[in-house]
Amino acid sequence: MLPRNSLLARDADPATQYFSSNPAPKSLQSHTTLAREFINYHHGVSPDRRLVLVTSGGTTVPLENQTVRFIDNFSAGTRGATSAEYFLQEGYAVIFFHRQFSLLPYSRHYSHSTNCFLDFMDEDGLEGKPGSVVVRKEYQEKMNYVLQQYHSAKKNRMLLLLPFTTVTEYLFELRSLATLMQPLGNRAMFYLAAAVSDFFIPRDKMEEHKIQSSEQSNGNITDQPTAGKQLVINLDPVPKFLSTLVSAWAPSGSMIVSFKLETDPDLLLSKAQQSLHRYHHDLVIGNLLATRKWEVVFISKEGEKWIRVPKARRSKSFSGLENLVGKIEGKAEDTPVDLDGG
Ligand code: 9Z3
Repeated sequence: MLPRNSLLARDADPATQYFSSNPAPKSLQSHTTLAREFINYHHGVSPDRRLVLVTSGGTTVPLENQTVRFIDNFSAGTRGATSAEYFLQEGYAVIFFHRQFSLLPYSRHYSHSTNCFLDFMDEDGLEGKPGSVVVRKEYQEKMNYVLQQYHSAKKNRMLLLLPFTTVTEYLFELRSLATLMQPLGNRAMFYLAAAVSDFFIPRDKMEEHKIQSSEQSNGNITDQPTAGKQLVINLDPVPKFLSTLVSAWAPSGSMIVSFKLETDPDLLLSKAQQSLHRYHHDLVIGNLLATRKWEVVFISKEGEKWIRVPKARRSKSFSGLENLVGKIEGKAEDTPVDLDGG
């Protein structure tokens, strides 16, 4: 006979089953405590205070429990980190739930590998003597602006940074954060820009130790060279968490914005529309991998709306399509604002 909890898990919906058959991440408790304090503070601070959960960056899929190897994806967290800045500018408190070491609001301007912070610095020592480190003249104005925004967000406790790495961490923490946001009702928003894996290896099918590339005999690795041992990986589908987020975890009246990423232009519209019809949330922002920095499509009950950076601005713009938040709020001009400017 099956133990009682596996009977329950078998009959439950895929999301419930997922949470009962995969262990909760170690960080869940401490992150929940931080998020509860942050949400309670902003819930009490003013009846107008709105709070957004921004998810950003890619989830990993570990191949071993003691993880040496994992499946990853391309997302650097540009969309999420940039949008978080615009939400802060609009007066939202922001929980920035991001892939560990991906781009962060404000520091993203100076931390990318093509934007190394050291290139913005100089030292003013004379005649070979060490002096003070200073920001180079040509970058002073912009850095001052970014620094002021960063200090203001910190001083006013407007930004909470919470990292995730694996898809399991992401799902457990998303459930917990959404549930904690319940008291906020229609002052809560979800902006799901993270690139979340559709497949994973359940805990009970995962190798404990590093997968070996050579044959083992009696627990020891043989010294015989092996002729190309194949590694076949079997992945299970990740449950459609957006459905459960909309129907159960998120407060009723909250606004839910999801992103749909495709690579095939012929699929983008239909997949984004399908997502909206299936989950009944507020907005799906569709984008293609190749053109995501200057072209997105908004799919909502009102229909379809393309937002494009004009062609003339595309070549010199690193991330031209920055102010999606203004578009959602209905405030941004038609030409998106580009804080990077190059
Ligand atoms: C997105 O589509 C984001 O816009 C990007 C941003 C990941 C393309 P970067 O971080 O890229 O700026 O480099 N996110 C996709 C979100 C996602 O995985 N959506 C699921 C799906 O497409 C549904 S929630 O099935």
